[in-house]
Amino acid sequence: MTVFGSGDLPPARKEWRGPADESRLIAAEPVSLRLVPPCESGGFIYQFQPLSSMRNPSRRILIPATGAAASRYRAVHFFNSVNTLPQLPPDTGQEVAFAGRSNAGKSSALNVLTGQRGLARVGKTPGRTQLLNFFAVEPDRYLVDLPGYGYAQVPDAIRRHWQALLERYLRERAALRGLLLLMDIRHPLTALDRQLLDCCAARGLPAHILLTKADKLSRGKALTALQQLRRTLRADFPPVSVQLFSALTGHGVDEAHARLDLWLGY
Ligand SMILES: Nc1nc2c(ncn2[C@@H]2O[C@H](COP(=O)(O)OP(=O)(O)OP(=O)(O)O)[C@@H](O)[C@H]2O)c(=O)[nH]1
Ligand SMILES: [Mg+2]
Repeated sequence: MTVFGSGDLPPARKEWRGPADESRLIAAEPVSLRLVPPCESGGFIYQFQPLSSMRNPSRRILIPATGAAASRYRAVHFFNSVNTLPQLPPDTGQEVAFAGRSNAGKSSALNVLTGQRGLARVGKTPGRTQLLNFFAVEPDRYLVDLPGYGYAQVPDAIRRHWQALLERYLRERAALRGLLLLMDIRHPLTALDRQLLDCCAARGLPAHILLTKADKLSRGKALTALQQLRRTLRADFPPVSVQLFSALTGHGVDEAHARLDLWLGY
């Protein structure tokens, strides 16, 4: 696999554990390269970033896993943005919505799952996603990036509008096959997350939690957080599943792809 351009790779040499015979890394500028754990599909995720981007995370580049799911989701493209119910695409297909608190990492997850850094808008300021953004995997199959909830700075009128839009979308949308609920691993299962899971339970909508920003904790602490949440879910929301996820390292991408495949009927 040829990754990129040519040049000086001191940090990459230390960390490069890919199949040297198949791989050639050429860089226009010095890069740091990291191999994220092998994927179930047999592919590898290489995290690869110019050293100049270390202080500027928005310039990070993730080369996603190979495999059927990875190439399927790499073809995802923007379809439309919806601010009122009549703008929704026809309710005939299959779709998965990405929900969660503002700043939980929904747009970042969408980008890493599709291997497209700039597909959904990521922001340092919460409240970045303000519409229901539809991304097409193929005609009639969508991933939907929802506005985040729980962000105090949003004016009341706008918040009420989103709430009403989201509630009706979640309650009535027949094409909606599952909800990916994203939670920052350091602040899991807030009152609003619980309300959303109640809403899923009320209509029998499957939900799967991505505990995002897992890279912010040590491996041991991340696993403890995962087990604790599993225990709580078993008691309060038994059908809901959960996994670790990091948009920064690509951790959990394969497991999340498998979930999308299941709900989208692949
Ligand atoms: N370290 C780390 N940072 C992350 C991760 N995912 C997201 N972020 C950062 O968290 C911030 C918010 O990410 P977004 O993807 O915009 O979050 P969002 O849930 O879409 O936010 P809204 O659109 O405001 O609801 C950005 O600064 C991201 O770079 C992750 O897995 N690890
Ligand atoms: Mg967003």
